[in-house]
Amino acid sequence: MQRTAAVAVGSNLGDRASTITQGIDLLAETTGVVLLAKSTLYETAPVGGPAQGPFLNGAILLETTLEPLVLLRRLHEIERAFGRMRGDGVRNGPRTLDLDLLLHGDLILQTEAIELPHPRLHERAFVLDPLVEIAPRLVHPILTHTVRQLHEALQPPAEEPIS
Ligand code: PH2
Ligand code: MG
Ligand code: MG
Repeated sequence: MQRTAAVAVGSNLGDRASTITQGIDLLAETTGVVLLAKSTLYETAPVGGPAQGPFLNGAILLETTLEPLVLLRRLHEIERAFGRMRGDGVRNGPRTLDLDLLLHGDLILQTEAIELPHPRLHERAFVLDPLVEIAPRLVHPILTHTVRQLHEALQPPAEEPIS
């Protein structure tokens, strides 16, 4: 079964752009994964977690025959290859490489091991800004809105005079 998957990429430690590029290259070399599109990288202020440096964030689109858990394990393996420690860090703390599986076709999964779509995808500008560049028509299977609609819903309302 072949599906289109979207992955968010982020880094706020070390040589951020180089780590992200190398991580994407490793993923693209994975058997069962074809890289379809890569967004530009955005410098973003950290959201949540402890005080930490700015992130570079981007998104990529894949065609994959890997089932979600297999792809997720591969993402974690690549994170570890760049020195990312899991399980002993501060939640939402700084990281050399973060690869988050956002969407995997129209699959909806809610287990201990994996949640699809990613539960916070629709509320994060640092995810939707790059994702809308490469996949505006992708549909969120729970919210049944396109990425473009989710992105538009994020924009703050226009300011209006109060009197
Ligand atoms: N990732 C987080 C928490 N906060 N903020 C930004 N700007 N970019 C991220 O990738 C990010 C974050 C948890 O993974
Ligand atoms: Mg993340
Ligand atoms: Mg992550």
